[in-house]
Amino acid sequence: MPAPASETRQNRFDRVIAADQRIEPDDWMPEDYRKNLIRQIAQHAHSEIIGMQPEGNWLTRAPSLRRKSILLAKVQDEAGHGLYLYGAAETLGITRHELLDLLHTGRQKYANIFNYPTPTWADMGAIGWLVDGAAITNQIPLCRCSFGPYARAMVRICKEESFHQRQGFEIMVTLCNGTVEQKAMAQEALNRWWWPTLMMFGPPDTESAHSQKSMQWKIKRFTNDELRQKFVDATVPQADLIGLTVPDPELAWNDERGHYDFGEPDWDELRRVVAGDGPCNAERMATRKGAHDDGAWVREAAVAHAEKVAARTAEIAA
Ligand code: FAQ
Repeated sequence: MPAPASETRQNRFDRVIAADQRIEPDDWMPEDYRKNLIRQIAQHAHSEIIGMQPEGNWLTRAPSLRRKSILLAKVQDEAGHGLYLYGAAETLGITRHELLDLLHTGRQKYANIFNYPTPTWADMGAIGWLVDGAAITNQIPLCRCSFGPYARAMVRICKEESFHQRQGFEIMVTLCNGTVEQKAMAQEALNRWWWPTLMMFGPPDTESAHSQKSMQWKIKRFTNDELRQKFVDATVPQADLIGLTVPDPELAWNDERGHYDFGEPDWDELRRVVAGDGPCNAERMATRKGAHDDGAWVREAAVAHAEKVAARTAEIAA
């Protein structure tokens, strides 16, 4: 779409958003848009790398070599997602070092869901099925986000999350077709993960601080409640199929709405967990900071190598 000669920067930004085109890093953007994107992408990136921990817990105890190699690949994928997302955030003028510092000092957060423990193997199934299922529901619309680098990162991430969701569901199917104890373990995991997963979509729309602006800027394409509903509608028939019961006495198909009605998550619990008072918050942060400190020598070696290559290249050019 050709730009009128006298167009202001703000007008151009508004026109690109209205036309469903992409804002790229070199384009002018309102400061609030930039800050809001850094906030969301950073929280997303932090969630991916902290999200490696609950499943990392089972790498040494997976029930077979096949399960172990699949889980290892999945956890590595989550690290890769973190890297794409930190890369996308960096195009907005903040460094990875600053972003990690914000996480390590508690000034930026990560998804509530990774503050819950994984005591049984069925938790690996429940995370893949429910947590990755929720992540896909939330992230497919982000492939159409107005900020180019975030939208493009999401395309590959969604393909991988889709594979993760299926491997989690397959673990649940296997357990449900197994012994009475295995099926009970799958049901018990569903009972623990159901409500925290519904909270992943954020507070209800009436309390969501950022949704209105993010929808207007086409960063978010659906509200928190709309996405939660999509997830419930897609997941309940899957639970039915494998003979598991969703732990919600208010869950019922509503013919008139064409959707499931469901109970209200405990929003106080979400607030507490995000504020740092969940079952595993302290452990997750201690592990993350420990890994960062242990990796200092790798970062130093990479910088030394890059400086050496740059000096050699300059020498050759001179
Ligand atoms: N947990 O105004 P809203 C994954 C905060 S990746 C913690 O509604 P917004 C892959 C929110 O930040 C999972 N905090 O916020 C995987 C804000 O606080 P702030 C992560 C939450 O941004 C799978 C405040 O509450 N995915 O699972 C949560 O419009 C398996 C007010 O909320 C993404 O990050 C929460 N659940 O909507 C890895 C997707 N909800 O920032 C390993 C991208 C809200 O002002 C294994 N993000 N808050 O301090 C989004 O789509 C949005 O940011 C929402 C929240 C929908 C999460």
